Amino acid sequence: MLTLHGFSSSNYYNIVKHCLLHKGVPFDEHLVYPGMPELVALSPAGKVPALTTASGTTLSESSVLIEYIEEAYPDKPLLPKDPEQRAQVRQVMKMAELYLELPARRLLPAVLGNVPVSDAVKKEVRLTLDKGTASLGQLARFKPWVCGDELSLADIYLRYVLAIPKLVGPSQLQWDVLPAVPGLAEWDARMAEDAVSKQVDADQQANMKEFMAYVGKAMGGAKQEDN
Ligand SMILES: N[C@@H](CCC(=O)N[C@@H](CS)C(=O)NCC(=O)O)C(=O)O
Repeated sequence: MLTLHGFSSSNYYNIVKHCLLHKGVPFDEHLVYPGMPELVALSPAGKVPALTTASGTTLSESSVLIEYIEEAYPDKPLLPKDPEQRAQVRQVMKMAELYLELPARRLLPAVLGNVPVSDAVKKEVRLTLDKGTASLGQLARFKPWVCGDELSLADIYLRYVLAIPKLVGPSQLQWDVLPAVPGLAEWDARMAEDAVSKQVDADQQANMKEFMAYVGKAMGGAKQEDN
């Protein structure tokens, strides 16, 4: 049996969880938050998620985990057979991570912990996000899925990557990611209708209060150490 390590409010955790649920691969969930020493033993960079395979190897980095799952559990494939089409799926995933998730993540402390962020940082983030939405506008087909008529890893990855720009955009940048790309809002609503998305979202909601309490405690501790 596989074990997925992390917590249900994590968008990266949910990418991997969605793939496992979509494919019907049985797995256990082990609740662990960033900053807990046991996480570093599982994930060298201390990041959520990590995955322990059926033979006991533990791996980390969400994109590595979903590629592993795709190769080890090929039923209900989430990558096309054609190498060029596979590369196109990976291209969307990479661009979504680099130009949408990671820049938006820089504004998370402002939203989660009220930590002030300078206008210069906001401007830099917004420029990168504009690159991300322009790239997605060029690459995404939404017919009806991101890369065409088959649901792929790009759909699952993009859904959870978008959680961060969706969260920080309105309050920090007075900007909304969904209308920035034609067809994105409709695709996002279509994804949300999926039974797996509903289960992942429900688990996320159920974990949110505990996660926020953990973040509050961790930040309070950090502030005390600063003093
Ligand atoms: N590149 C990593 C990023 C994972 C990541 O940033 N996870 C967050 C939770 S959503 C985390 O563990 N943050 C704690 C930290 O950065 O120390 C992946 O794709 O798995």
